[in-house]
Amino acid sequence: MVKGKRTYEEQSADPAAQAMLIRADELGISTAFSRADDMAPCNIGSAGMCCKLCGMGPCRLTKDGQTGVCGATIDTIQARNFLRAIAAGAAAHSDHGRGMAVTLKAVAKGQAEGYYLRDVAKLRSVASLNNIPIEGRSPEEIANELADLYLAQFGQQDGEIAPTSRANQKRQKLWYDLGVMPRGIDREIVEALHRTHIGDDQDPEHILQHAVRVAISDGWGGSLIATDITDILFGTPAPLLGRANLGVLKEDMVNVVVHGHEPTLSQMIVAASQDPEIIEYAKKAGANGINISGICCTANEILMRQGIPAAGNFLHQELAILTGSVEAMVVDVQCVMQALVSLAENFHTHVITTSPKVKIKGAMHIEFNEHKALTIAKDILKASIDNYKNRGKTQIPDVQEQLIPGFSHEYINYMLGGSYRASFRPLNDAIMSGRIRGVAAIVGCNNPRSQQDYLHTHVTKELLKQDVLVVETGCGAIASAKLGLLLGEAGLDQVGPGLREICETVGIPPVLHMGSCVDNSRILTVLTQMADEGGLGDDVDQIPAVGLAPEWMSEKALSIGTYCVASGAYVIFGGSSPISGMPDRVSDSDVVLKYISEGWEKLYGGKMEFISDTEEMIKRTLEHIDNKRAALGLPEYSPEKFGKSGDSRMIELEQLPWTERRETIYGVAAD
Ligand code: BF8
Repeated sequence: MVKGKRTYEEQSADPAAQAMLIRADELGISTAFSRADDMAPCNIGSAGMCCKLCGMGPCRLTKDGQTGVCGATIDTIQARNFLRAIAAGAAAHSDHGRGMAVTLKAVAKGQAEGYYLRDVAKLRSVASLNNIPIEGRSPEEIANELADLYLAQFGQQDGEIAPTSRANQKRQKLWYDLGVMPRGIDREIVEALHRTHIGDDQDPEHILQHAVRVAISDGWGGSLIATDITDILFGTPAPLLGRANLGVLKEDMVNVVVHGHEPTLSQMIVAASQDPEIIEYAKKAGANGINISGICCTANEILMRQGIPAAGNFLHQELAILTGSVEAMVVDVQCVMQALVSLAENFHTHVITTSPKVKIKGAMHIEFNEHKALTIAKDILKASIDNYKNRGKTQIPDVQEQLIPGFSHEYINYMLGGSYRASFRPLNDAIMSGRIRGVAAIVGCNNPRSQQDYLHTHVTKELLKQDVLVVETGCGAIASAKLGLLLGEAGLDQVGPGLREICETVGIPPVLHMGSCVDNSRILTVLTQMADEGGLGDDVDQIPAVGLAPEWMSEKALSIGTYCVASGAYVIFGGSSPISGMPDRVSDSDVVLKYISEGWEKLYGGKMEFISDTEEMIKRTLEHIDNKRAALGLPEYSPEKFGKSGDSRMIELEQLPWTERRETIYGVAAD
């Protein structure tokens, strides 16, 4: 073992990952885990104090008061770096949304092979929200107009982007008043690059104001558009049974792992894998069929709609190939490691790139487009099947967990009130009574610099004990899935008494899987509808809720965090801070850190903090929830008042003789 290398248990909390890390070492293969151990992060860049925006630098600032060649201060450099990261994150999400709108347009015109408008009810409801007439019109006509409207949001120059009308009125007015209402999605991202060019915007607070505008154009623009259209084309998720972890790979089948983000590709691969011609082709190759599984957000997209198993989250992409059982890893965009290609050379796996935007040297490229989607998906599967004969020795960890994903905001609304009384009222009431202390959204990535999945699952488990209802998306959701926290009954004995009563009454797991990273837009919708429902203030910033990204690593996570703050939420990032600045700086001079916390809180009611200590993260989450409860005049959290109803209590009572049971339940003394 290399000096300074972490143990396998320190690298990942997941036993399947640990087994594969042992195999990697035995085979002498590096992974993101070992590379993270071998390469310390640059301490100047990671603190946000390196400026490489022009050819006079890069300027590496190492002392308080020092400036770059142009005179830029640490604060300006940090703010610029932060804005650029947020713009890249917003661009990734929003370009995904644009791709979905282009596909919707092609489907409406009958030019997209294999796709159709699966959820016409959602199409009609989204069209109505956007004032598109629906009566007497065909779904295709409505979809065509909706696609045009959504596509126009990207190039729009003035006014406000249409989906922001779904934020509540008070919040929309605030965004106008503060000058952060996005005018057009592309416009804000382009302006971010312009403002951060040498010799442009130099006031850190002014730069960060634009960061907010860019981020809103992601959460209330590109991401929301992506979620809407994905539901329309592939169905609005509802709970179903799924499985997660490397144990979902099969010894006797052709394993195709889809990895990346855009569901246009993965959904079509799933559809093609069920084609009798393809199944027959696989059987002729000596396999028992084709086994599709997912990695990263693509996994979430097909897991919550079709129950296709998730092979894992971000740090599982290399580990899946290390099993030796993957015929093809089919990737599109975002979070795809370049290391996959050299890793795959040790096995028989084809890494197949499919997006016109993403090629990796050494990978097979089969370009995907929505006009010939089914044909291309079949070609990809045939190439994977042809590779089955080249499979060598395999080692698939026998580790997997079941889960119930699919909690779209529409389903949460329905499950709380039923078909005729769909409403967030019961959720608000449960928070107001104190049965549910508050809500936490735990989202975001894996980061090989921390123990894989530990921060996600530790924070989740601790908050559940404190009666905090948890909603999750992205790789965080898969982390909890692998631990068995996304099952109805599982772990309810570890959940606080009030939350347990609610879970048992409604029949939900204590952690709700709400989808992929673009589906953080669903969380915005839930929070807005909770505020509109009444009893928890009149805007999101008054709700006892916190957003956490304990293992974040991507620029998209920074954009998500910023639009959640702009929407009124307290957001905590774990791990390291990209704007930590000088280690010995006097706190008053940390302009950027202070501004995104105290400054943003004064403006938006939400704030952003980077907290590396896990226990501190949990403590501040609970403090924030309790402070918000107090500000609303809600009863203080007191768990001993609850837990006297629900399934487990009934099972306990059923053990008692009838007279005692009657006395306990009705307070009627025995005769
Ligand atoms: O968009 S959580 S590692 S997969 S960035 Fe990437 Fe992070 Fe995973 Fe999905 Ni989101």
